[in-house]
Amino acid sequence: MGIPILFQRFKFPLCATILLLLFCSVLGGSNETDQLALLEFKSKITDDPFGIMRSWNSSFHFCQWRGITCGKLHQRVTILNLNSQHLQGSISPYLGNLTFLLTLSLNNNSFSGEIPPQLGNLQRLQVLRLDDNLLTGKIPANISGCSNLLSISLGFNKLVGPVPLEFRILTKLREIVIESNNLTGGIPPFLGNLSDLGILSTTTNNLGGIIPDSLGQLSKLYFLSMGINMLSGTIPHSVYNLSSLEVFSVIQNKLHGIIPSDLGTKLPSITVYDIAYNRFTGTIPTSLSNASNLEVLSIGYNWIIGHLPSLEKLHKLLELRISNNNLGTGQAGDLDFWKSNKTSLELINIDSNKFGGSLPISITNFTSLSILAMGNNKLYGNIPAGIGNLVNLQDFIVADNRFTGNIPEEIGKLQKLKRLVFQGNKFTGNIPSSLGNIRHMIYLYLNDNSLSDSIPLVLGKCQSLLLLDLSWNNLSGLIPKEVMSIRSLAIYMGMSHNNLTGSLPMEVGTLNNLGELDVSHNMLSGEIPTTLGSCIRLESLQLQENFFKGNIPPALNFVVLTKLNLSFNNFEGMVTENGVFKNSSAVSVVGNKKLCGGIAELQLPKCNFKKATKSRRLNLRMKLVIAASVVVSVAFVLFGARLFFAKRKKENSTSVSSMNAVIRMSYESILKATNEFSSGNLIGVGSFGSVYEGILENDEKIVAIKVLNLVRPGVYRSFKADVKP
Ligand SMILES: *[C@@H]1O[C@H](CO)[C@@H](O)[C@H](O)[C@H]1NC(C)=O
Ligand SMILES: *[C@@H]1O[C@H](CO)[C@@H](O)[C@H](O)[C@H]1NC(C)=O
Ligand SMILES: *[C@@H]1O[C@H](CO)[C@@H](O)[C@H](O)[C@H]1NC(C)=O
Ligand SMILES: *[C@@H]1O[C@H](CO)[C@@H](O)[C@H](O)[C@H]1NC(C)=O
Ligand SMILES: *[C@@H]1O[C@H](CO)[C@@H](O)[C@H](O)[C@H]1NC(C)=O
Ligand SMILES: *[C@@H]1O[C@H](CO)[C@@H](O)[C@H](O)[C@H]1NC(C)=O
Ligand SMILES: *[C@@H]1O[C@H](CO)[C@@H](O)[C@H](O)[C@H]1NC(C)=O
Ligand SMILES: *[C@@H]1O[C@H](CO)[C@@H](O)[C@H](O)[C@H]1NC(C)=O
Ligand SMILES: *[C@@H]1O[C@H](CO)[C@@H](O)[C@H](O)[C@H]1NC(C)=O
Ligand SMILES: *[C@@H]1O[C@H](CO)[C@@H](O)[C@H](O)[C@H]1NC(C)=O
Ligand SMILES: *[C@@H]1O[C@H](CO)[C@@H](O)[C@H](O)[C@H]1NC(C)=O
Ligand SMILES: *[C@H]1O[C@@H](CO)[C@H](O)[C@@H](O)[C@@H]1NC(C)=O
Repeated sequence: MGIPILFQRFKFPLCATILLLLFCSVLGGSNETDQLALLEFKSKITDDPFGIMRSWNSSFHFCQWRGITCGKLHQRVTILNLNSQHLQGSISPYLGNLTFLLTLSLNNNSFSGEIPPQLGNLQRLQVLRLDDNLLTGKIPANISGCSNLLSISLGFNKLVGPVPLEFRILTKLREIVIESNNLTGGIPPFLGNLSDLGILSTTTNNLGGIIPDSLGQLSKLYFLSMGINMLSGTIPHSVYNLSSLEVFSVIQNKLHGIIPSDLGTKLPSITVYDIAYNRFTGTIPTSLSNASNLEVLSIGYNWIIGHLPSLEKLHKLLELRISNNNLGTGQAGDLDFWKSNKTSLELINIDSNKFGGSLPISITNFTSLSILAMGNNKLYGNIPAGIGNLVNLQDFIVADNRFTGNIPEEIGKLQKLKRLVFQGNKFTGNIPSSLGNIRHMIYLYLNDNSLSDSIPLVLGKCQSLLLLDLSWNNLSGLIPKEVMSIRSLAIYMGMSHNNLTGSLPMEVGTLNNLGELDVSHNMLSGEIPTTLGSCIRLESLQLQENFFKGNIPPALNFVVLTKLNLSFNNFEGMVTENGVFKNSSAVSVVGNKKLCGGIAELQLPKCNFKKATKSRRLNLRMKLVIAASVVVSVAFVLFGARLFFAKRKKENSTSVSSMNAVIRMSYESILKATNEFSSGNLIGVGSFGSVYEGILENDEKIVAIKVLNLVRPGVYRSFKADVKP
């Protein structure tokens, strides 16, 4: 959650200040001191990509330098504002000599080092913004010398240590923003004495301790954010006395207790109430219905039970975040809170509760929703066709409920959908082909339902998908090649536990970003396409419990597989000892009766090469080494090779005369010659690659083809040795 820094709340009495400066000018050094201080500041800047400091030169008076404002009636610096300039370097202690400074804004740069304690000399300073830098060390206690300070922003740095106790004298402070550092030492109780404080943001530190009771004295406090701080104990009741409070967040601490029953009446101005990720118990008070300014209710990840009160009067409500509690009864009527015209809601997250009942038809009126998450409840019934009205929906999550019926075709109207999570229900019927209209979809989970019929090929139009899960349904028919060529798929494609038939489309080779492919437990048949070698990011491949046959394509050695399951198919031929096959715990090949070889742990029978003699003969007759190199995309590039000819007459002779002919041939003809690198043609596996026997199509010559594994160091030397005449 972003914490707005609301400076516009303050209006400085400028005229009064200027008059005051006139009278005081005798006291605070001179214009020369200011110039020196600025030059010293400049000298500590080590990088200035926008060249902003170039204007700080002697051709102009320092009052005209970029980022400098001087007082109108004297030539002294009153504002130094160089925010968002990508400046690097340290903050010069000389800045402490700019005695007339009112505002120092160096926020959103890359200043490093410590905050110079000399800044504490800036007695007139009202606004100190050093947020969003790389500052280290402690907050200097000397800053308490800036006795006119109204606003201090040190957030998003790397500060450590406590909020100095000395700050208790900064009684004019209206704003303290120290979020996103690594501060410790608790939330100091003296803050309760800074009676003008309107904003206190300590989010994302390591403060620890309890929320001091004294904060309840801050009658002007309207923004109080103390999330992610290891706070424990309860929220003091005094805090609920802060009738001006608009934003209250204690997200992600270790707080406990209940939400007070009079919340809605005690905090009439509350717009953001965020106690998520704590240990709160009890119920949501019905008085909440009276908190008519509420925009965000965030109480997720607690132990809250009971009903959600009516939202009828919460006309401004935008976000309802109540996930991961124990809300609801599991019975019909649990979603009655919905029967309102709160159609401005943009986010509803009721995930992981005990809500029962069916979706109220009124949901179709909530056209502003962009996130609707209802997963892991006890909801049942149909998804109404009118859901197509929710045209702003980006996340639609109903996972792990008991929804039945068809997924309405109207879902295709939800053009902005990015995540559709329908897994773990009892949806029947087919996968609506209208899903193909949703071009921006990134995650599509339809797994664990009872969807039937074939996979619509228009799903292939969802070319933004990173993940597609259709597993555990009753899908039948072929896997459409259009779906097997959704190039964007990077995380997972799951179709396991269906009744899919036919072969694995060769288009699988287009999935060269995919990490995990699971088509196990189907009725798929045929050979594995060699194009699978193009899936170079594939880490897990599950083909088990199908009717695949043929050899294991050697291309599988060149992908980064760490998990491969081929079990219970009809694979045959030799299992290599390379790549994933080196590790028995990563590979499963059981239930393939015709496989042989491999490492001992796979417990396959030894290969019985009938072709051994033939390969010896090969050596005598001719030797052709064609070195094919496998580049990442498994484009086998043929470099050419030297051809040695044995005279046919001298069949048994070892003397061979060479003929330096270089054969160029296409990858396709090599594929044909080697039976698609079938393991039946494999005649040897060496450290640099595998050697295949092949018969060239045109002239029926027997050749040996070596496939080099380019990942191996020294492979290029091996290649050169092979092709030497
Ligand atoms: C400083 O002030 C003196 C006297 O007012 C003036 O003569 C001089 O030019 C000023 N110098 C700068 C750098 O402003
Ligand atoms: C001095 O600054 C001005 C802008 O204030 C700039 O135009 C000029 O080029 C600068 N001179 C040098 C020598 O950098
Ligand atoms: C920070 O500075 C960068 C670079 O000038 C700018 O693009 C960005 O919007 C700034 N961010 C904030 C929060 O001001
Ligand atoms: C810090 O404050 C103390 C006491 O107010 C003072 O003695 C000391 O000089 C100050 N240090 C700096 C660097 O301004
Ligand atoms: C914060 O400080 C604690 C010790 O006080 C240290 O263990 C932790 O790593 C620090 N965290 C960060 C993000 O620097
Ligand atoms: C707050 O101010 C009162 C009155 O000045 C004082 O008695 C009390 O000790 C202060 N509390 C803290 C925590 O500083
Ligand atoms: C809340 O405020 C009322 C009136 O200002 C006061 O009487 C009461 O003591 C306060 N309650 C707490 C717990 O601070
Ligand atoms: C809501 O406010 C009205 C009027 O202020 C009051 O009568 C009613 O009791 C309040 N409802 C709840 C539930 O606190
Ligand atoms: C919502 O319903 C209330 C009464 O229940 C009505 O006063 C209000 O005008 C309605 N708002 C809209 C936007 O229809
Ligand atoms: C949807 O809103 C319209 C207009 O406010 C209303 O007439 C209609 O009854 C609502 N439909 C449902 C199902 O709540
Ligand atoms: C799978 O499909 C085949 C052929 O279409 C059919 O005979 C068989 O009953 C189906 N099995 C299941 C479990 O649906
Ligand atoms: C003010 O800054 C200090 C450093 O913090 C210097 O040591 C002083 O010399 C300087 N004073 C003047 C008058 O420039």
